[in-house]
Amino acid sequence: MLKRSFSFVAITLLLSALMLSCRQTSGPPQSSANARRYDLTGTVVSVDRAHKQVVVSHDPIPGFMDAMIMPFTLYADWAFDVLSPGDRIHATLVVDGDRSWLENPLVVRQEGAPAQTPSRASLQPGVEVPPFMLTNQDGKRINFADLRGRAVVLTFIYTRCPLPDYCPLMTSNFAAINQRLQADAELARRVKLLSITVDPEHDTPPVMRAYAMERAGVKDFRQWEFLTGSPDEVHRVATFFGLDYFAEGNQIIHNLCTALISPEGKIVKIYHGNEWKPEDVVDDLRATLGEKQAKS
Ligand SMILES: [Cu+2]
Repeated sequence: MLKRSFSFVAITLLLSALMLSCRQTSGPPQSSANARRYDLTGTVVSVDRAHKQVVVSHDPIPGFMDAMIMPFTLYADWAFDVLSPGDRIHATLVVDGDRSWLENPLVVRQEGAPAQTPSRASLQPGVEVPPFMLTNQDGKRINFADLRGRAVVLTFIYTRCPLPDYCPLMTSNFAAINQRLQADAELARRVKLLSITVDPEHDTPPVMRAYAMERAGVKDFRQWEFLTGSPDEVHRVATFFGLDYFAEGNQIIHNLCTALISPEGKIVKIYHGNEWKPEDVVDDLRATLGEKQAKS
C-alpha cells in the first residue's frame, strides 16, 4: 500500500514537473488571425538549442509541401532537453506571413535511435587516433598510421546530402582550407585533408572521386582525399569521432564533426557543428605545426 502511494506521489510530482516545464516556454510571437496551422510529423535530424532550431525530415504536409528535410523554429525550450536526432516528432506547424514555427511538440523516442551525442571521452585533445583503415577515391587502402608526420584535418560527409548547411558546407569549407593551403606550399606539404563518407554503401570510391571533382573542384588528391570503406570500417572511425548517423530512406541522418589531428596522430581540436570557419582551422594548423617546429 505504502509503495503504491509512493509511486502515485512520484507520478504526480513528475506530471506537475512536466506541466511546469511545458508552461515555462518562451513563447513565440502571437500568431495573427491569418496564421495557418498544419500537422507535422517527422524524424529529428539535428537540434540547435542556441538558435531554437530543429531540423526535421518530415512527412508530406498535404496541401502545403512535400516531404523534405528542413529546419524549423521551435520556441518550447523544454523540448530541447529531450529532443535527440532520430526521435519522431509530432507538432503543429504555424505559418504566419513570413514567419513559421512549431507548436505543441510531442517527442517520441525511436527504438534503437542514437541518443543525444554525449561528450565522448575519446574526443579530448591529446588522445591518440587509432590506426583506422579506409579506402580512398582511387580504391587505394589508407592506414591512418601512415599519415603520421602531417597534420590531418578530417570531416564527415555523404555525397547525397541535401542540407546546404551540412555536408555541402563542410565540403565548401574544406575547399576554402585547401585553397589557402595551395597558396602556402610550405604549409600544404605538412597537411592532409580527409573527407570521410557516412554513406559507404552508396559512396563508393568512384562516387567519392566524382563528388570531389564536381563539388570541391579537387584535381590533385595528394592534398585532399575522399575516404570510404566497409560499413564496419566507417562505423569504427565515425563512432570514434562522435558521429551519430543512420539511414532514413535514401538519406543519412547525421551530426557533424571536424577534427584537427597532430603530426603525432593525436587529437588537437574538435570543431563541432557547422559554425567553424576555414580561416580558424588554417590558423590552428599554423599554430600546431609552428609549435612542433619550435620544439624540434
Ligand atoms: Cu549531410
